[in-house]
Amino acid sequence: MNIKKIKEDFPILKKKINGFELVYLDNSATTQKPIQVIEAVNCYYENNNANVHRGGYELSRESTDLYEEAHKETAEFIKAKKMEEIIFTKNTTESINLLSFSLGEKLKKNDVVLTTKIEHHSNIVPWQQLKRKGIKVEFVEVTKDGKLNEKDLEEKLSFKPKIFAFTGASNVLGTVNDIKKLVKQGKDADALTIIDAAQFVQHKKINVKKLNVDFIAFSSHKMLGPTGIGVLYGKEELLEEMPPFMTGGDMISKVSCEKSYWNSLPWKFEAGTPNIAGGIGFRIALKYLERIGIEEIDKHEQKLLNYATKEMQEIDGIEIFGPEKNKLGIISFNVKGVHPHDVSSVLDRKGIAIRSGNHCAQPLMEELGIKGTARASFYLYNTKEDADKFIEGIKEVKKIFKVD
Ligand code: C6P
Repeated sequence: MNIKKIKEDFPILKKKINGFELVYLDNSATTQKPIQVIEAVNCYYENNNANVHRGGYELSRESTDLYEEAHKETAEFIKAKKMEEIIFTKNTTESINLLSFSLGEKLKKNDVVLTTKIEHHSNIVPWQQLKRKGIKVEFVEVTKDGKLNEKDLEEKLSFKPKIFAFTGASNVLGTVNDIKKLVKQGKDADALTIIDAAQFVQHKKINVKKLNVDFIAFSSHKMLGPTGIGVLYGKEELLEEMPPFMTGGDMISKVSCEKSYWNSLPWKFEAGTPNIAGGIGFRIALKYLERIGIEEIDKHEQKLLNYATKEMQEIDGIEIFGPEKNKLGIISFNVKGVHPHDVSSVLDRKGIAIRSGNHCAQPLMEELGIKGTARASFYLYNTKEDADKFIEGIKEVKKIFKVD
């Protein structure tokens, strides 16, 4: 992997922030975009822009073909059976809302949905909405170092949940879950299995067919693609049975004043004019990731993670949260006596972007007994120099706040 060359593909990384070269370490929130993706979106608007699935004219056919190609590329990326199983949404949040609405239609009072305490709010709040129907939402406990509590998981699965929805990896701690094992455990309990893959697919290879998972959700913007485009993968036979989430134009085959009939998959779940340019840009982002190789990217992140973690452990008064092994290139930490927002403000003065706060995971924060953390997250364009600047920045925080 030639990082120097990769870095050149990202125009924003040349930007100066407060007089310093940008060091972007908030990749779990969103990633930067390579020039290839930016140009693909521009090129679409300059050359192919028309609405999809509508016009009997050349430009609309071009637009439709490009948009459908994006579904095909996504299917290949996650090894789905066919593009009919790929629904484009706005983001992971919308994908999970779709599931909670459409699967929720079939649930009955006292049915159980099982999720975990390590989840992002996106995989908690949509399920809580089903409480209006009398559905129970249960949570698998986490251990002190941020892993799922296996004993508790077994016990909660014995409640025979109808749905088991869990994250592939924690956005706060970087904990990578054993998705193969979790899917199998869910299946053995006769639950539908859902993976929130928003922090997974850009770092770890996934093969949904082999995994036999029922649904996964993820976002383009966390994997070099545009914002406003997300994915819901679902097994064809399940999607066929589910009622649509949003209704209106494009998702129907026939409408009369009395009744409407649904379009075929995946369009049944894509109501209205979709984010065509976003989908087209996303396809190029996937191609970019495939060219570099997800495994190579993961190896690179692991090197940075190990290096930065070691350096941080040398500094007194730093608490790092999460497991020691099996984690993404995410370091969630606190500097003793300094608020996480102050840590990120000091780093920002040097052009270093990290996130601070509860990271949309308040139940996890409660379990850890903290209000928030500072979080640095690496991706393919980050370098050892970035890690060094980040470490220097933390030392500076300690000096400014006079903490030992
Ligand atoms: N986490 C973070 O800084 P959306 O916003 O819908 O694209 O993704 C939501 C989401 C769902 N699941 C997980 C595991 C996530 O990490 C996220 C987004 C960002 O950690 C923004 S809060």
